[in-house]
Amino acid sequence: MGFKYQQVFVLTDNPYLYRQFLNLLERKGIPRSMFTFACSKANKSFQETDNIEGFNIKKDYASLANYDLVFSLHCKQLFPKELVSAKLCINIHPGLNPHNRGWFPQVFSILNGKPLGATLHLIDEEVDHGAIIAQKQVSLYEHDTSLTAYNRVLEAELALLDEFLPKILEGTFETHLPAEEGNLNLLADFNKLCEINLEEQVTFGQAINRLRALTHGHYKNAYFRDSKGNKVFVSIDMAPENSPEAN
Ligand code: 0FX
Repeated sequence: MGFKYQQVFVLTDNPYLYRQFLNLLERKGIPRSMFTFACSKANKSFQETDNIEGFNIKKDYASLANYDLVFSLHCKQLFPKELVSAKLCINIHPGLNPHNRGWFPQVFSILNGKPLGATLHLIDEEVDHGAIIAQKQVSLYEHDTSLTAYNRVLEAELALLDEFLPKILEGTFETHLPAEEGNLNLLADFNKLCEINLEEQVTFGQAINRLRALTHGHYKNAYFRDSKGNKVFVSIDMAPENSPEAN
């Protein structure tokens, strides 16, 4: 492999993907020494568990002048326009752009039926918006919760990285623009979904969809307020017949 991009700065806030990324480098024989890894300054636990440095991309992007490529592996910071217009910046996103760009795509796909998957794309000034290098759609089932759908998306992201990281480093990838602008969900949209109004009239199907979209392992997402005004968190168990979960 002849690498066009030799010095790569990787910003990540996701320990699982970071560790899988390191495995991938080893498996593919890509020198670890080509990469510098950092996470957001607020992500203290990641800094401690993985001995990774905190980095503020908005304030300190000028210090990246010597890097050929900046890669976002679920970095929670927005890349400044001065950086993305001057340097090749690539993101891997847990959604199928341009559908449900932004926060927690599987939550919104469960609710609005838009397709779900993973996307490798160039970073431009807008969120999850730039030219697409590659995508992989995943299935969504009526028994999915946010967690089961998300795990499928993570697998798709790793499969994309496996196939396209070498091509990216070699500079042999192609891009195409998304066919439409799509839609964008913000953290505020997710937070609004979490608040359940017990007086709201919906069908059983809509109620189940709302709860499974907000059920994700240990996270306390959906809640209603009891008569004292305290939050009562709610999640749902989905066990399709003939699945291991149902037995
Ligand atoms: O790293 P990530 O999987 O992805 C998020 C955004 O969805 C993505 O668009 C952005 N590019 C990336 C930088 O940040 O997020 P996470 O590790 O915080 O959460 C993973 C899943 O966990 C999420 O899809 C839904 C679930 N979750 C997470 C939080 C923090 C919840 O259900 N509730 C929560 O409060």
